[in-house]
Amino acid sequence: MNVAQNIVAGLDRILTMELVRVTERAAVAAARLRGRGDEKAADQVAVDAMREELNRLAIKGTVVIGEGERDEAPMLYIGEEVGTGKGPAVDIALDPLEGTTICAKNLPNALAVIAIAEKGSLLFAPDVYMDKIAVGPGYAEGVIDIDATPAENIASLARAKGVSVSDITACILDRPRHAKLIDAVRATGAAIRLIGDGDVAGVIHTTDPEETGIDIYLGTGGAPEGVLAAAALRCTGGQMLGRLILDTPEKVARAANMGIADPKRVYRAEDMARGDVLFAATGVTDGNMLAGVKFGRTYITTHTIVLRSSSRTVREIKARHQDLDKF
Ligand code: VTB
Repeated sequence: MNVAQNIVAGLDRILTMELVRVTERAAVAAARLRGRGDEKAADQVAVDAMREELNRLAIKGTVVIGEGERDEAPMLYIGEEVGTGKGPAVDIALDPLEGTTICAKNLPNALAVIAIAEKGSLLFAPDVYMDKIAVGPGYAEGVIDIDATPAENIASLARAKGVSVSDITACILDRPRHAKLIDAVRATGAAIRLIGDGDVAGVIHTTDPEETGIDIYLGTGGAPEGVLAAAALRCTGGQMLGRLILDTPEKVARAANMGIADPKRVYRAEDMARGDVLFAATGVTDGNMLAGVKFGRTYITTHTIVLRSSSRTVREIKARHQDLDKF
């Protein structure tokens, strides 16, 4: 067998490592503005830094999930071409600072995030809400059902895990719209971790309950964040279901313009992020899986997770950056 036969088909695996630099750079930029109460400024520096680093990559990239529509986001807008233009054509989903409020308040789990897939493989999702449910790897297909009640899903998961319902912890965004969901989950006896923002991290946390203490993610959050989380789950294993909330004719029309024919479709992770997918996230603030950026006197430390779906490799990269000028 020659070396070429050993290499899994899909995206060039060199890109996996290249992605680390992109999220590291954005995370360091955002981390300098941690705890300053200025969400916009933290987001802006993260966007600038990510864009600069992304444009060094040998790809012909199109931003599919980005900072917003072209007229509302001057940089990394949906449809923007990034990379050197010399390389494979890829779709890119990114969030240079997922959890701008978390960063501004210096609370846990703010991340710099990116996912790359072959052209046409990432769901082109409008910026609307998405109903989401996710669990980690190791469960039979169908353990969760987006149309079942929260009590049914939690009971099903507890059975599959072989624990009682009171041993399950659900992660939910702390929003008034989730009042009923929160009551329903609490009524089962399960625990809830309420998060202020950052549901990409919330979904990813289900993939390692022993480390994070979270078994299941429930509730509605941004659809773009849903696609990013699905990309990560494709690499780590686990199940995620999402349904866009298209509750006005205007949203249905906007989605239709983006190619979404069935407004009620339930997407699995593998429908939102198809084929070979690469994913990287660097911690901005300290979190349950990733440490935040640390500024030392002579070096900066970053902690990144980088994933590839075709090989299912999960790499954690702790980097010590001694050339401070590069940031
Ligand atoms: C979530 C969360 C994000 O948006 O997707 C949320 O993960 C959903 O929107 O960090 P609401 O804030 O309107 O509930 C964020 O909070 C911000 O992008």
